[in-house]
Amino acid sequence: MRVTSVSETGTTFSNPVIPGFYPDPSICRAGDDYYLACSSFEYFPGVPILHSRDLVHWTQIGNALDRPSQLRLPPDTASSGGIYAPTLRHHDGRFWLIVTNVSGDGNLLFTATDPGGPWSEPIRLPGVHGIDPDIAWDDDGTCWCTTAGVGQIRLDPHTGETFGTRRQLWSGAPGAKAPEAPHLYRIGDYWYLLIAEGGTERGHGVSIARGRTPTGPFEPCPANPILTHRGADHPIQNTGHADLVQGPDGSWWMVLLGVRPGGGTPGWHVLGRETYLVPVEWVDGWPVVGDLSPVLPAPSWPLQPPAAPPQHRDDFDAPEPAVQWISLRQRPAEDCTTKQRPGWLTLRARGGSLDDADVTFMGRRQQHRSCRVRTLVDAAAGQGDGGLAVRLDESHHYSVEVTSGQVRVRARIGPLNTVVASRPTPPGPVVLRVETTPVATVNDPRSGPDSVSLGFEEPDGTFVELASLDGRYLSTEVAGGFTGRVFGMYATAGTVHFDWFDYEPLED
Ligand code: 6LW
Repeated sequence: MRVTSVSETGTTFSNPVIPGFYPDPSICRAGDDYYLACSSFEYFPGVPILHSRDLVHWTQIGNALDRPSQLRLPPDTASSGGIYAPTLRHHDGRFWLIVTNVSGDGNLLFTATDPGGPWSEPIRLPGVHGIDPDIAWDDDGTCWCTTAGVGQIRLDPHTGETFGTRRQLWSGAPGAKAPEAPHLYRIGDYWYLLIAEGGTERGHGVSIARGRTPTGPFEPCPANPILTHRGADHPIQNTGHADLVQGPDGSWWMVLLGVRPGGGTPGWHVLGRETYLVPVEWVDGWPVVGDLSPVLPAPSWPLQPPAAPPQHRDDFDAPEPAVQWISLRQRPAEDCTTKQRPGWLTLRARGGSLDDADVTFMGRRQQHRSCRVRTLVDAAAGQGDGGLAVRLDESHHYSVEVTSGQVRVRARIGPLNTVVASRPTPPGPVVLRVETTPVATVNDPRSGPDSVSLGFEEPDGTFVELASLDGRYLSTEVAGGFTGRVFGMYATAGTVHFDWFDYEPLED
């Protein structure tokens, strides 16, 4: 079997197809529609669900875990704890989502008839051990759950009951670390077991094995890893954690995570792990992955950009927060509401600051390396303190905030916590601004990936920059973990009102 999947039309599409902190993609197809789920870690709501008709243009349509009963993240949930690596499947007229909450509830299964929600209450899976659970159904309806390691157990997906003991299936290449992210599929005459290995850093890769039954034995592909950028001079790094899907024309495609490091040595990535798309051909019963690049030839089918451009501005006129908004560990309606002051978002402080796990925060992912974020904040009306932050975790964030009659910029980098600059607050509500600018060309091996400019606008719109900070300190290579930058509004004392929030991509 040999299927060629890319057209010769001369048109192209851009990777990543889902920029920003959308890692560990899992994809499924239902008729003409494609759905994709990602990890969400310490953020609430969790597990973003995206929709596409063409695999290239994606729109977030919801978050599967948007009720506290589905997503319990205790206040002490560590950053990069919480929700890991989902698998999303369409089977028997329903959507199935299996995921791990590493901060308490373990492996959980959810179902929905509409992937945009609502999703069911969790079915607990006490007998499923290991992260990165996958579910697959045999022809006779038997359901197999495969987890990192790589091992497998039989599961009743309706009750969560498991049968027998976990069987070790495959460990990937001898000596390679972290065989994980398994996905099991029946394609043609074989069952294929796709995994990631080498760890989610520069050594990441994708490997595959095949067998005649879903339980093996599995024969590794002689060409493994079928995709890796380890050791390669390539703008996309850390490539791995993949899932396979068939396009509308019968061609095959892979979604996977990758990162875009910037700056000198060792390279810093600041947007988290992003979702990429790459074509796959089948040769002698093995998948051969095409070259993964920032720009690829468009698929052979007509592309279907969304009717409306992505909404980057929110005037807080809707009764509920839009799907892109995420908070930290919880989002009680009384702390985060558009109902108290119509047309404004009101944040009520719970006592914590950006340095704490339990802070009142509502933000969105940074999706472009160059972007400008602005929000109009009224702290005086609610006698509050709060502002606009760019955050990687509790120990790594920059912020511009209004507090005690001052606009001040604060930088938290590991154990260092400093007010970098401050000025008296102009009268009335004030526009706070954060802007990121990538380093243009890297001649210096020590240069960082970008600069982060923070300040406020005078009433006539003039930007007053209070600080321009090196972006490397808000990168995964410095902070560690699995997430990416998030821009957000927050309150640390009293009540703070935000009239609007505007995210403007400047390039990418
Ligand atoms: C996830 C693992 C991985 O569980 O990173 O890149 C972990 N792969 O499969 C967290 O996202």
